[in-house]
Amino acid sequence: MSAERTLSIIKPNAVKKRLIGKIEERLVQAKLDIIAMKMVHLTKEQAEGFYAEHQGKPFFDGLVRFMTSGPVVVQVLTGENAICRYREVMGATDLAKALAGTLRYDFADSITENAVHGSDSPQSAEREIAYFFADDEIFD
Ligand code: RTP
Ligand code: MG
Repeated sequence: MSAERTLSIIKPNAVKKRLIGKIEERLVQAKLDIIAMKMVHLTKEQAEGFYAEHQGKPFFDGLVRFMTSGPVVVQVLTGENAICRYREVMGATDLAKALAGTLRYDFADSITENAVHGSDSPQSAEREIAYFFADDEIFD
C-alpha cells in the first residue's frame, strides 16, 4: 500500500496550553511524517468554509468561535494508512469516549475544544490539504 496524506490541525486550546511539542512527539512515535506546516489565525470565513459540512448543526457557531479564538498549527502528515492511523492517535471526538493514551484523552478540554483535527476520508484529506497548502508548500 502506498503512503497516504492527511490534514492535521492543532486547535487553539492546545496551542494556548503550549502542547505543540508534546503533540509532535506523538506523531513521531506513530511514524506520521510532517511534509507541510504553518501557523494561522483562522478568519470566521476560513473556519466556516473548512467546517462547511457541519453548517446548520447546533454546535456549528460554537465550533467556529472556538476555531477562530487563537492561532492553530496546520500540517500535512504522511505515512502508511495515515488518515485512519492519525484518527486512532487522536481518539474519539468526545473526550469522554476517547481511549487512554490518545491525544484527545490527554489534551481535550471538551467535546468542542478537543485539541486536534484529522481528515476523515481520502476525499476530505484532499479537499482540506488544498484548503491550506499550495503544491509547492508540500515537501514530499
Ligand atoms: P475534526 O473534524 O475536528 O477532526 O473532529 P471529528 O471528525 O472527530 O468530529 P466532527 O464530527 O467532524 O466534528 C467537528 C468538530 O466539531 C466539534 N464538535 N462539537 N458540541 C458538540 O456536540 C460537538 N460535536 C462536534 C468538535 O471540535 C469536533 O472535532
Ligand atoms: Mg471531522
